[in-house]
Amino acid sequence: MSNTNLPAEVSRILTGLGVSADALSGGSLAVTSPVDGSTIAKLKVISADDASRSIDAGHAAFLQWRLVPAPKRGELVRLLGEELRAHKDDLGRLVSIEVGKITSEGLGEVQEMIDICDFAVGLSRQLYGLTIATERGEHRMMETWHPLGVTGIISAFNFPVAVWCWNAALALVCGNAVVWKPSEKTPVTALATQAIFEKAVRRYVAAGGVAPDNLSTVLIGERAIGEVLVDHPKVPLVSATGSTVMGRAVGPRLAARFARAILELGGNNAAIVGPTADLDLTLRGVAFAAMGTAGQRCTSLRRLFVHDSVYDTLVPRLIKAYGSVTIGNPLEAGTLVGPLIDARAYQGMQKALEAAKAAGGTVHGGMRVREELGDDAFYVRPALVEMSDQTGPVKEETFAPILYVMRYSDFDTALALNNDVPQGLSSSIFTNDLREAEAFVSDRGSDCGIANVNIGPSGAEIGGAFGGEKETGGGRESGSDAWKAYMRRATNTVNFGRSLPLAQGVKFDV
Ligand code: UN1
Repeated sequence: MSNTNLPAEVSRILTGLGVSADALSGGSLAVTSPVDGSTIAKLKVISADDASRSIDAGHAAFLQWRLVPAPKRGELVRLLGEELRAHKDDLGRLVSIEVGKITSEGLGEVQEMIDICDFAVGLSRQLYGLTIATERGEHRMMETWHPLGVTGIISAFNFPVAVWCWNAALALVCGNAVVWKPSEKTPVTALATQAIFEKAVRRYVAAGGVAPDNLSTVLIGERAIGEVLVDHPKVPLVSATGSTVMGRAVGPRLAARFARAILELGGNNAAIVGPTADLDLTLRGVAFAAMGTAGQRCTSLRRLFVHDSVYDTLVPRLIKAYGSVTIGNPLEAGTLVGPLIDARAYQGMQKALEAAKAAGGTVHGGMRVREELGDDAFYVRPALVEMSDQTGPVKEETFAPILYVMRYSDFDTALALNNDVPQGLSSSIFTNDLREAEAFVSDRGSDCGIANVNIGPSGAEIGGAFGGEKETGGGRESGSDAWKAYMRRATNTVNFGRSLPLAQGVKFDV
């Protein structure tokens, strides 16, 4: 067992943020830490009726918030960023405890929150529309962007707080209220984040800012509560992160009521290693992307296509790295690979490895290790599986550290294999050949939402739009112009003359 008393530490952090100790016990939702399997909280769950009422209250908040000028809305998000800076260590630690991320990744997740707050503050003065040439004299045509309504956020366990912030920071500067259904595996970090948000609101109001109550709400509960959010008529946009199975349930329900969806679903991310690749750099890039976060990022590297000419140099080095990477308590310095989230993840991993063996794969690693850390703590040695073809489990996303490695001899074949899976989130190529690099990011190249050169597929910065194609769901969050999905666009034509010319030369003189 770990020496740390995790429940006590969780309670210290939460109460330090102003969450009452009562909120952490006596409820029916038991939350465990994958670090040692201990129960860290028992949270009360909200009823469907109360969830619905909370969403109504969020809508009432939206009606007020949309009237606050966008740069002043940005000021609240600026303060949120400041509060996150002040509480980075505590929140990062809590992420590590609740998800099992190593400390630098727990802190890195909070850094992503801070970064998107900074981005959103700048954006609050840049919600630009176009002025459009009109075919009529003494008319002006323009595009204006307006607040949309309550933004529903459904987040997954693996980025339990950053996903909220990518959505919430944009939604708030865009003039929306947010209602958040966190993963039932990681609701404690959601309570902490909400407490940090409330601190920012108090500072904002103390400085004279206008912020309605219920601008941000957390709904603690299971799937049924997520369904309330998805079906509520006062939620015009739901941003949902999770499995493709979840997306298949959420997407059609939103479509049925013509609500918008930002879906960020499964990935099955590949990298191609060309004959000219810098193999030292490739080794490090592959190791982080495939083993980092114990393979539990939606951007984790899962498929590796290695050119014949470098396979026998690179792959033995990779197998060695897989055999020696430090696995253990993610709270301890020096650990690189923490635990899987739960027993189910472990079973899913073993099932995929069995299927890979049945399909002729050679498996290196993949076994359970460090059992002394807890009966209900699932640590595994990351698995590298040499496959002759892209078949069976290689085409599926298994949320665990499994890297399928395949040989190729022809670039176009490798490119076709990169694209020949149902998912389309992230991808990369390691090469010093300009033609290969440019072809990979060109219109005949990778079909993913993210295509990188000489870095792995994971670890994206917030400045770019984040999301992917095909079964990944098509949504975009974070940077670039992703904000547009959180607003209502209007085209306005203003006649400042005294006549009424009709477009397209139509005559209608009554
Ligand atoms: C996820 O795993 O859901 O690009 C998101 C990355 C991170 C985000 C991952 N910035 O790996």
